[in-house]
Amino acid sequence: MTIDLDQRARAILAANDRGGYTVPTARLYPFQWNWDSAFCALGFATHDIDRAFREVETLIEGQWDDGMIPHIVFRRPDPDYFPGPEAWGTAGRHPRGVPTSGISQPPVLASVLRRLHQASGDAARLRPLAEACARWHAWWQRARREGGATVVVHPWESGRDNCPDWDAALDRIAIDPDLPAYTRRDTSHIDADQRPRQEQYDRYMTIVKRGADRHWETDAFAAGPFRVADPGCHFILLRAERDLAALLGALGMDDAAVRARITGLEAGADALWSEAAGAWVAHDARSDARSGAVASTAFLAWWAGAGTASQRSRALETLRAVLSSARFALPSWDPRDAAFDAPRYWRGPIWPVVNFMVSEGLREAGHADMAERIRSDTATLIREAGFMEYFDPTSGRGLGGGDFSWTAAMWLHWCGPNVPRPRQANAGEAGER
Ligand code: 9WN
Repeated sequence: MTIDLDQRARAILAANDRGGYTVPTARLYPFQWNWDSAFCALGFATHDIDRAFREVETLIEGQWDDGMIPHIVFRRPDPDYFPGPEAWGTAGRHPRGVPTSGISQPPVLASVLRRLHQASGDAARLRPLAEACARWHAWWQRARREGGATVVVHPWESGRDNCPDWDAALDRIAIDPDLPAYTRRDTSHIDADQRPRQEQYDRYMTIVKRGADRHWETDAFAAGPFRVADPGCHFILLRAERDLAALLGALGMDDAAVRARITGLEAGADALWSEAAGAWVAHDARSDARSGAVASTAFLAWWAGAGTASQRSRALETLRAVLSSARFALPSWDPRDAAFDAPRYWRGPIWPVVNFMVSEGLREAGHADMAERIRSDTATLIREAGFMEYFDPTSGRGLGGGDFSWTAAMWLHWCGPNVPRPRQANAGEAGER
């Protein structure tokens, strides 16, 4: 049974392979997505290290001159997804004309590269990838920093599209009256109650149109209507900078700039802390309003090695309360909050890639029991509901797209029963990495 699921996971990655890059799932997402590809590489690395490298090499082919690695690389035309390259209007931005979107996605790539280095020791192949990451991280600092915290300029940039974290900032955006008529494709593949609502989609497209009208210039975005500090991207970036510094050191490359950025990100995490919520929450840089409730990405603080000892012990209590209010770990939004919506995408459902990072961070920090609860719940969900895109935390039902690449990758790399387990010790806080 177990062996069959390992085979099934490898077969999903193979079936979603479009020749050097992997689509997240057939039809619903027919292009190359940024953080999906990074996680897929971890899945491939368990059985085909060369293919793992290819995945991330093709991803960085999308990198712009300013260092940004876009959230989608549109490898070949496909009518199954909206918005495609025409709506993004990024022509002229990529140095070799590769069609891409105009925003980025959570920068998990350097953390993946460090694992590829541990798995292969292939310094020659890693050097250009590490350089690309260093340029990308410098772009995050230049283009996406506000009061020390990492901001996103579109909900899609956070990777957590319709999370309540973005509701207030989105509500303030007036839908552009000149928005061209469009047909959503997602709701023709998936039940509408598992996807973002239409009024949010119109605002997503209003931000895209604004970017396209301004040729995706960074400064134009700095003045844009949506600019929200995101604990998810902040913590993922901080961890990625630590992994990049370690990787550069191992490759004999200069890591001074990375170390300086790490200090800034460590300090910046404080801007996201909310005493009222007992965790790190999103913060609208335009209105100064803070999100009142907690998303699962708050608990990436351990993955990032962020926060003071007292913040972390308070956040641990918050995490315990979240875990005890859901049947399965870890809901993407706190079930105790009114905005919780069990089947609707990032407003409640469980996402295996977030579980992976949260659980690994907790394990590294010595919280073995919680780490294991999150890991074993993820394995149970996949075993019982299949390799789905996301899962209802109240019922365990599998939702969204099926045969999903990053779910398969997480099974192979992290939560499947045949993954070698590091020795677990419940040692309490193990301190900084
Ligand atoms: C927009 C591909 C992507 C993930 C995101 C997830 C979803 C896209 C969409 O799918 O976003 O980027 O159209 O809904 O929210 O995290 O990378 O799997």
